[in-house]
Amino acid sequence: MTDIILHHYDISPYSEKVRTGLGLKGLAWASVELPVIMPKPNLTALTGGYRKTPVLQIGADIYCDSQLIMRELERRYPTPSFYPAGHGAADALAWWAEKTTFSPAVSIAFAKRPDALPEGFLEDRAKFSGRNIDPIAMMAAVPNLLDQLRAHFDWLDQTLADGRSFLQGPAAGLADLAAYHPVWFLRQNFGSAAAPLDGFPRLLTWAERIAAIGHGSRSQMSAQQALDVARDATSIARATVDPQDPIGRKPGQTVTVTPDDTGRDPVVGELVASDVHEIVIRRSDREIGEVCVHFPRAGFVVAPA
Ligand SMILES: N[C@@H](CCC(=O)N[C@@H](CS)C(=O)NCC(=O)O)C(=O)O
Repeated sequence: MTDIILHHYDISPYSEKVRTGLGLKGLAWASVELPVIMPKPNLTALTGGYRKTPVLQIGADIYCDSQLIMRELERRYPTPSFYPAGHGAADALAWWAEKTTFSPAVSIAFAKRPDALPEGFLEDRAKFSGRNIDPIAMMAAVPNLLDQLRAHFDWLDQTLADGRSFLQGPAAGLADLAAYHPVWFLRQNFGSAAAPLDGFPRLLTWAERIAAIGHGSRSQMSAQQALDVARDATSIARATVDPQDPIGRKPGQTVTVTPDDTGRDPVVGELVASDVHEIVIRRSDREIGEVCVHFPRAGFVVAPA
C-alpha cells in the first residue's frame, strides 16, 4: 500500500496541479475524496481547521497548501525533479502564474456555469473568500476577467515562442504544473479551446503535453482509513530552531498559522520546526491523537497564540 494520501476533489484546480505532480514523479497514491463545501470534519480533524483543497497526508504528517505539498514531494521523491532548470525562477514563475490566473478562471466558470455548482456553493465561497458573491455582478465582471487572463496567457505563450516544449525548457517542471491547472479548469468547463485560450495555439499544445503526464497510480481510500493511518503513525518532524527567524521564534511556542488570502481559519499548535519556506506545528485531536501540520511561509501569517 502507498504512504501518500491526497485529500482532494476531482474538479479542484489546485488538486490537479498536485495530481499532475504525482504523475510526473510516477507515484502511487491513495485518494480521499473531500466535500466541495464545508463542513469537512474529517479534514479539519487532521489539519486543525485549515479547510482548503488539496491536503497531503503521509502518516501523521499533514501538508497544507499545494506549494508545500510539491516541496515535500520533491524532498521525498527527487527524481524526476520538479526543478529541471533550478530553483528560484521556477518557484517565482509558479507563484505568479497561479496567483494571477486561478481566480479569473474560476470566477468565469462560477458566473457562466451555475449548473455545474452544487447547492450552497456560492454561499460557501462567499464565506471562504470573505466577499459578497453576487451572480449578476459576477457575470458583469466576465469581460474584464477574460482580458486579464488573455494578458497573462500571452506571457506564457510568448515564453514558448522559441519552440521549447515546456516553460523552462525541454522538461516539464513546477512552473508548468502551476500555470497549467487554471488552463485545465477552463478547458474542463468550456471545452479544449475555451476563450481566451483559443487565441494561443502554442499554449493549447503545451496543455496537451502536460495532460499527457497523467496522475500516476491512484487508488481509493476512505476518510476513516486516512484518520486511522494518522492515529497509528508518528510524525517525522523533529524540533529545529531557525537561527535566521526574523523575530526569534523557537520550538515549544504556541502559534497560530493562517492563510493570508482565502479560507482564513487559524490553526493553533506548538511550533516544532521552521525555516524560510516551512513551519511545522504539533496539535492533538481527540480521535487521532498527535499530528504535525506543515505549512508554507510565503502566503501564511504566523502569530503568537
Ligand atoms: N494556496 C492554496 C490554494 C488552494 C485553493 O484555493 N483551493 C481551492 C480549490 S482548488 C479551495 O480550497 N476551495 C475551497 C474548498 O475546497 O473548500 C494551495 O496552493 O493549495
